[in-house]
Amino acid sequence: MSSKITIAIQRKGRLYEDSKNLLAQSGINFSTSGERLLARSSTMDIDILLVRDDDIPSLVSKGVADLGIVGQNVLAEQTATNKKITAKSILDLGFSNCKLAFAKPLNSKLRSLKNKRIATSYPALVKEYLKINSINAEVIKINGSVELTTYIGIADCICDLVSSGVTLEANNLIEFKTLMTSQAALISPVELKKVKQTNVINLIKRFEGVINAADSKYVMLNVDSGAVDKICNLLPGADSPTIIPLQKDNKVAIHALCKEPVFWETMEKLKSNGASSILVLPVEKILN
Ligand code: PRT
Ligand code: ZN
Repeated sequence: MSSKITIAIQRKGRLYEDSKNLLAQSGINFSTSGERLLARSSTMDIDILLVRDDDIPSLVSKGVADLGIVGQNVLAEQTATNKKITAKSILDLGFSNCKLAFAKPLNSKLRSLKNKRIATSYPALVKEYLKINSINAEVIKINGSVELTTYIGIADCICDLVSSGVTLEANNLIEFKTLMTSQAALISPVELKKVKQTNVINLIKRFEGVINAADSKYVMLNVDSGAVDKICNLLPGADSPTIIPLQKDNKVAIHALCKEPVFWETMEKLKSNGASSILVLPVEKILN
């Protein structure tokens, strides 16, 4: 068996661009043509399977793909539905954030889910939720346009994915409970094939490096040497800044990797505490 890795990503849809970007930033470039399911990376010994997101958990569980990128919502629903879906989430990827939430019509008097009709594309997760909370209710499985079901009178409320909330608003619906929050995740089979282990682990490290870098900034500033401690305490998520003496005025330069976002408010605070020439630079990759 070869040590080449196959990674399954969504062919088109909400996950595609971010998945492709993550691969590109990790050194995996590929081009797709027409309806082809398989692309070969031009930069690394990796195959990319381009499929519907719903097929990814099963392809990874069967070992057809060694890794996959899919929404946690899809993995959770399929795991709850089918014992053969054994793929596990191994890394949160930080994109395609959304929540699976219950919503009701704006004018509805609904106070609890008890004995209500709930339309959803996530019947297994909703049933699990109802069971855990000992609620008796009817779950109606709908594959698309869930938000129309209360309007046409076939459901009392819905349980659907929400990101900006615009769709709920446009359909006169209001959210009243979150069942789960979700984001894209890297998934792998329960057991990695031995010959592929090293390559898979190295690739996961690259993904981690890209994700960690996304929130990180490299900050450089100058300050009086007496104010170093105060300034370092203001730097968000900076482990151990580098302090470099400057040639004149008893000043030092502080260079720090900040692992949390650096907002304008933070920069203004640094300035009002004596920092000058504050530079905030993007970080492309981090390898720890
Ligand atoms: O064709 P294929 O089967 O591959 O794709 P798909 O149509 O099943 O999925 P796709 O591309 O729509 O979504 C892929 C994944 O993106 C989902 O499984 C989620 O993990 C994630 N995601 C993030 C979302 C949303 N945000 C989202 N807002 N998926 C769907 N929506 C829909 C939601 O169902 C509702 O209709 O967008 C609408 C609500 O959006 P807002 O912004 O108006 O709240
Ligand atoms: Zn799908």
